[in-house]
Amino acid sequence: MFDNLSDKLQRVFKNLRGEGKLSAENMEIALKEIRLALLEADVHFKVAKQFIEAVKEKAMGQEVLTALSPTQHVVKIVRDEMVKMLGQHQARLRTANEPPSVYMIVGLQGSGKTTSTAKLARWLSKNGHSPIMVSVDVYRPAARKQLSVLARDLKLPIYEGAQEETKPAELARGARKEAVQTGRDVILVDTAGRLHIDEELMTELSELKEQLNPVEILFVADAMTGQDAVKSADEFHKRLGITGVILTKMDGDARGGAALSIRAVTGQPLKFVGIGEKPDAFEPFHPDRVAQRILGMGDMLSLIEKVEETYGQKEQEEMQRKLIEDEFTLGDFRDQMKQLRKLGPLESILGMMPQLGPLKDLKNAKIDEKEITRLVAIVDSMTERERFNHMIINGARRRRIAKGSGTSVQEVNNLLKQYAQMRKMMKSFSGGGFLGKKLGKLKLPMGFGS
Ligand SMILES: Nc1nc2c(ncn2[C@@H]2O[C@H](COP(=O)(O)OP(=O)(O)OP(=O)(O)O)[C@@H](O)[C@H]2O)c(=O)[nH]1
Ligand SMILES: [Mg+2]
Repeated sequence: MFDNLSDKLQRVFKNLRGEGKLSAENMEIALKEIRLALLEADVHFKVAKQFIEAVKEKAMGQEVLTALSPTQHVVKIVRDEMVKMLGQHQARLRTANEPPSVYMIVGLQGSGKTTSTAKLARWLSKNGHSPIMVSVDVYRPAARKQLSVLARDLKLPIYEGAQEETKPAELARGARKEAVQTGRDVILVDTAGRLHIDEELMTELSELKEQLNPVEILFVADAMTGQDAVKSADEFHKRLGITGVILTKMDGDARGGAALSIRAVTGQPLKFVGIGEKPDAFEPFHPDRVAQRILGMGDMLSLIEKVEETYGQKEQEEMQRKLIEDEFTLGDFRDQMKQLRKLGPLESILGMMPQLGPLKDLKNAKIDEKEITRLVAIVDSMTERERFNHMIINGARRRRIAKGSGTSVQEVNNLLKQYAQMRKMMKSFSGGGFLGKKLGKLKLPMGFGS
């Protein structure tokens, strides 16, 4: 359902990449395009505005990962903000201190409450719980029957109530009693829907809430209704205090804006999504996975993750400072090389960046791990002073270093040349991409490019 948005965002990033260097102007254009793409996907305008502001602020800020190219850096910021907009972490269901935990399922007519109740019961029983369902939709006999049929098909317990139990409160009481007697830890209460939010419905739901003391009030929202779903979620929250949202019909061709703005507007997390009519078409909502799906750039995102894992933020800041203040020593050079090795085989990293211009020719390059080892050995054979100030490394010192590292003077010379080159490059691209531009233009000791 995010196809359109995904296509548009990817085009924005592709254009950015084509620009080579990031400027304030092309960044401005990109942000405008991202905003438009969000609005076209039916994201709430306030949410889109906030999103763009946050991305802008971060992009202009100082937190630059030198291991990423400027465009990759922007992608990272957009990804981070998107995950944040979607709720950051997976929101898990709460449980009561003393079982059974009561979950009320509420929402407008036809949004998918009954279906979701059965789906959730199935999911819970597959995840270590023993739920019991009850329908308190007393207005339509068919509604209770619907849940009974679902329960029977899924072989899941349901409290069907006695003949004389005709009020929601009575049914709920009966269900609790049965849950306690049979040792169920969750009671799922499927409630009646209305076409619109009205006083009668809200009063009934409030009374039920009072009586049942639920730990979760899950609002079921139909993704196909777009902004209306967001609006009613917000109203339900104000009137009843919902604790989470189940977004159904995500398999439809809606534009996805509801999913993207419900959290930001209501402040309540999406907990599950319905992605079809079948009982198993239901899954917990993972902000990071959804953001990934929207951005679509699986390969680039996993590279970014890898770089984030490898480079601590502290180290990054320190490296950044050194570059700016011209303190990038041979020791740092060695550390960078070691980091590069930690990233894994260079081939796989190159493979993740199919469209990276300067690196294209290097795709078939052989990576010589031994070369990195040799380079590290050379730097290790230097004295602390030499590493700190490469200018003092004269002929005699070069011979000593070559001997100490089991290499030749020629190799030591090469390394010093590469280091000087790298310093120059890094300075001119300060804040730019170590793995991007620099790697592309530098002759690194990896057996390629020469
Ligand atoms: N495609 C799709 N259809 C769904 C999904 N969830 C529910 N439906 C369908 O939506 C319709 C309404 O679902 P119900 O569960 O009966 O909705 P409800 O909120 O209980 O409706 P009322 O009880 O009348 O208020 C049914 O035809 C379901 O099969 C979903 O995730 N995807
Ligand atoms: Mg129903």
